[in-house]
Amino acid sequence: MIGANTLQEFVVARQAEFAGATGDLSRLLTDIGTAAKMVNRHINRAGLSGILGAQQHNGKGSTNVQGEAQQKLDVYADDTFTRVLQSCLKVGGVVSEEQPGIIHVDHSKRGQGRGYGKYVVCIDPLDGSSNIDVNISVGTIFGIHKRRSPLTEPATPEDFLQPAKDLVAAGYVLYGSSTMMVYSTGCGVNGFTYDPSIGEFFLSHPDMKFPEKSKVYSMNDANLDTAVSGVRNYIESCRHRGMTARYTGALVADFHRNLIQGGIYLYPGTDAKPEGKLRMLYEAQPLAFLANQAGGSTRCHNHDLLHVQPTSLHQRTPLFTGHAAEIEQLVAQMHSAVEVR
Ligand code: AHM
Ligand code: MG
Repeated sequence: MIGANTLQEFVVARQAEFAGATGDLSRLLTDIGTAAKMVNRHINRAGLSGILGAQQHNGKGSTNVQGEAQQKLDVYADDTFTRVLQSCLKVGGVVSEEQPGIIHVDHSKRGQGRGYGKYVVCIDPLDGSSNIDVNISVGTIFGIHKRRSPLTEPATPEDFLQPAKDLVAAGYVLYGSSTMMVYSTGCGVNGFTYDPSIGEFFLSHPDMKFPEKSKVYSMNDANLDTAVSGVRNYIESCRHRGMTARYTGALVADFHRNLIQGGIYLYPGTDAKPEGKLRMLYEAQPLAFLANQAGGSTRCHNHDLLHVQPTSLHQRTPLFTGHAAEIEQLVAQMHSAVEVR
């Protein structure tokens, strides 16, 4: 891979490894990288440019499709990613955490070619946005499916409602102490760090794998008492094995740390929220795809999340993701808890 140092060079070099590749997916991935640079620039200026705080609508705090309060940067990131994706000829539709339905992309209406693109994108434009006002890491998460419906027609919900194992690519951007884009097209996971002085992402973390030894568990401790059976015992076992707790409240940041240092992320179903909090299409599925490529695995309750058939665009799911051996231990605790009951 000599010379393939920037995100764009790397994506194009990797494309040559797939027989019959057309370059369409490469174009889409580099467009996502471009949108990430725009959002990164805005986030870095947030404290100076009056864009912190809640989005207002008709004098009230604005909410998204989930009824959650929107920050100004949520709206900016959503506008930026959806605008860039809609101008990419390879995209036929987008589902965003911030918008209720499918955003259809008809390129013929713009005089930009024929009909609808062959990929659909599920995106959480700014994950962990409650961290923004306190200057802690946030992220973007995306998953890309190939459409199943005819390209002469608008994208259908079935184009988006595919199992994670059928994703053609997935990734995230972490806006942290440095900004990174991490993605996979199903041949390993690679991470790129943004150099703001040059304006490019450079390959910095080739072939990322969870370390064999897990050091960290990431879970909101406030949910421990009401979490689904087995989780409490599993966390106890983590403590006995000398693991430590780290939780930022931004899924991308917690997943990324665990991928580099070794660990497991848990957002279980609870008594109050049996389906957990996180969204299947644009949070759980892309991370499950990446975890699988990095030697990890992902569960939602009793199932391998990679194989779960989603049923609605904004559905929630419990999420347990990390090194495969840790997930096995968690599953064993969950099974024995069920037997005891
Ligand atoms: P968001 O998409 O509205 O930002 O919510 C998702 C975030 C995740 O990034 C994070 O892991 C989780 O919600 C934190 O939730 P909690 O505050 O309940 O622990
Ligand atoms: Mg989110």
